[in-house]
Amino acid sequence: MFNLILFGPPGSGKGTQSEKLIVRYGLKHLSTGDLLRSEINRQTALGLAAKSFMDKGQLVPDEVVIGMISSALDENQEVKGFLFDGFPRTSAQALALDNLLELKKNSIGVMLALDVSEEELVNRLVKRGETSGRSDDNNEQVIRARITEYHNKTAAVADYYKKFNKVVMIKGEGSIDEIFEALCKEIDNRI
Ligand code: B4P
Repeated sequence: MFNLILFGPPGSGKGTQSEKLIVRYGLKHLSTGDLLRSEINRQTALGLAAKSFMDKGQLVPDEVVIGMISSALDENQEVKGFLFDGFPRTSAQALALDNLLELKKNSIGVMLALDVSEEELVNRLVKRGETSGRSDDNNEQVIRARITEYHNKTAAVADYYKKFNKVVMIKGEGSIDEIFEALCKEIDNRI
């Protein structure tokens, strides 16, 4: 089994690249953002609780997302590997993920971290907000709050995986295809 984390700040292209990577490598895509938005659309209790955090640009509490990922791992026992997109986003989530994978005699193969300047992130998300209908994209203040959450809580997750020599930085600016090829090169070196 090959497990990959696609890492980076909001708007760095994790979702965009994940769609292409799962096609090429046949991995199971687990996006906590998509899972949370699906809960919101179905108006579940979890979704309603998550929405209040997401609308403010804040991270959803760890226990909620860890529970969602734990269920998703149990429901997908027979896959070739997982592509984690937008998870883990805190050190507690990283520790929980390692423990969950260890119980299944598995681990993370590599973390590919997309590097994009803050102004480019804001430009991309404001532009997406014009069409996405996502309430966390259509307000620049909320977008900047998400980037602050990233610096305060999420950036440290890369330091955690650096201790195990598992992090590779990838330039996240340029064409979508160029970035995709750079990601594939790193994956091909490891599988
Ligand atoms: P996510 O759904 O994970 O989304 P994201 O970080 O906003 O975007 P992503 O990096 O995937 O960017 P994308 O490819 O779409 O998170 C949303 C919220 O959910 C969080 O703020 C948080 O509240 C909550 N949440 C999710 N996971 C959580 C967790 N683990 N713990 C707690 N809370 C959690 O790209 C963005 C835009 O850029 C798109 O419009 C795209 O077309 C464009 N783009 C992509 N690549 C480009 C390129 N190379 N050049 C130009 N534009 C590009």
